[in-house]
Amino acid sequence: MERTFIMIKPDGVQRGLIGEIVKRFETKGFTLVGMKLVAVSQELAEQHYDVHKERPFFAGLVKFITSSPVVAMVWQGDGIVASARKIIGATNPLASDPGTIRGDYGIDVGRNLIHGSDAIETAQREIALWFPEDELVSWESHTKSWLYEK
Ligand code: D4T
Repeated sequence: MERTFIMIKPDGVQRGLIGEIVKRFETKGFTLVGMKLVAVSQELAEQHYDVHKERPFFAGLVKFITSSPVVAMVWQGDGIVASARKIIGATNPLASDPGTIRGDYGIDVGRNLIHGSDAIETAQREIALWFPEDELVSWESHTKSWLYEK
């Protein structure tokens, strides 16, 4: 089944929003298959945001992500990559719809609380970067037949 990489950024952890954010994915019906608190190294931050290395905000972004712990997670479910991006909201929290995580809890693009993979291939790369295979747990929720028709 489809998987995505979700990271609660340092602002989400510092502001006590871990529970609120996890709840959004849990109550949607998605399945948590990996989760850890991480003090992100410079190297991991640079690898994760490699696609942005030429952008003017890159240095500030890496400094922010390494400044305080993050919660790294892998979630699973049908259509989760695109659905998680909708749950998260637009990159700039002021432009995010109310009801999304960024729309409900954020203001500044540099403090936008959460990351979610933007495509299936990106999710595969990010999951491999953050989680060794033995840290991911395959399990079936007892709610599955109440969430999926087939
Ligand atoms: P992430 O990757 O964190 O899920 O965010 P998005 O996918 O929604 O947005 P992005 O890749 O364009 O930006 C990555 C990351 O950089 C921060 N950022 C972005 C920033 O600090 N200043 C900026 O001007 C932009 C565009 C926020 C998210």
